Amino acid sequence: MIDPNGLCDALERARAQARPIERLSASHPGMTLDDGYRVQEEGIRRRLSAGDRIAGYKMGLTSRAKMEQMKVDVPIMGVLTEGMRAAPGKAFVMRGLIAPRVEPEIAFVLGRELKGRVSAEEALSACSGVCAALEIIDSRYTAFSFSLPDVVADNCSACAFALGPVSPPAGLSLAGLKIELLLGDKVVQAGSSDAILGHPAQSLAELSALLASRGEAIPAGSVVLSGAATQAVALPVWTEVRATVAGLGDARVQTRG
Ligand code: OOG
Ligand code: MG
Repeated sequence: MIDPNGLCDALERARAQARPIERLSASHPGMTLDDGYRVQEEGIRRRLSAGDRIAGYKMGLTSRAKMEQMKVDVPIMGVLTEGMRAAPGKAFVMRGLIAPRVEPEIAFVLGRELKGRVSAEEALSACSGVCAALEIIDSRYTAFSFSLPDVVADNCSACAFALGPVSPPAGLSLAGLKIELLLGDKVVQAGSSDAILGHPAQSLAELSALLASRGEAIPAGSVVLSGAATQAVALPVWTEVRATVAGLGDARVQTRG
């Protein structure tokens, strides 16, 4: 048995002090994926009691590129809060982070609640919007080294997210869209929307199924990050970072120290 409170304390301390810790499974070898979700839930409960609000969810490890980079091979979910939303037009402050990385994503905005096991088409029909997004991840573990239960406990390395202009999904095809990550004018990663579980809406459907297994639904208004189509790269300071998705536009963040 693990102590979700104690493990959450260790992760919260690492985050607050910007000092990474050794992965929890090293000292708790029996830790399961469910244990990881228990620690994650405790972390979210603490954020909410400190006044933060849920903005939505993130799917992680939904592409081969990410699975290979992180050496973990099952999609996972984390929770996004309003405190993680990078305010448009405001510089993103890197001070206080551990070793942030950035990755290009496609995000959905739910127009109505999505519940249960659904197809990708049904998942998409619940959306009022879709957009390019940037996710900034920051592991609380040394050198982003973790097992599946560890990364789930750490809320899937969630740190911040930025959304581009939101388009209505009706009439848009999300298949085979080119996705690029740019630092300044330089393309540093490129991939395709097909890399996200075959289609990004499939990631939304998987989230719905994951939540359904706990008796939960995705509320209307939620933002859902479908997972990076490419590997993440180290986030540099004093740089304009952009995720572009063909036909959807781009999400931007300007970093500062
Ligand atoms: C885990 C988070 C993965 C994604 O988009 O696949 C993720 C990590 O890489 O530290 O956000
Ligand atoms: Mg991500």
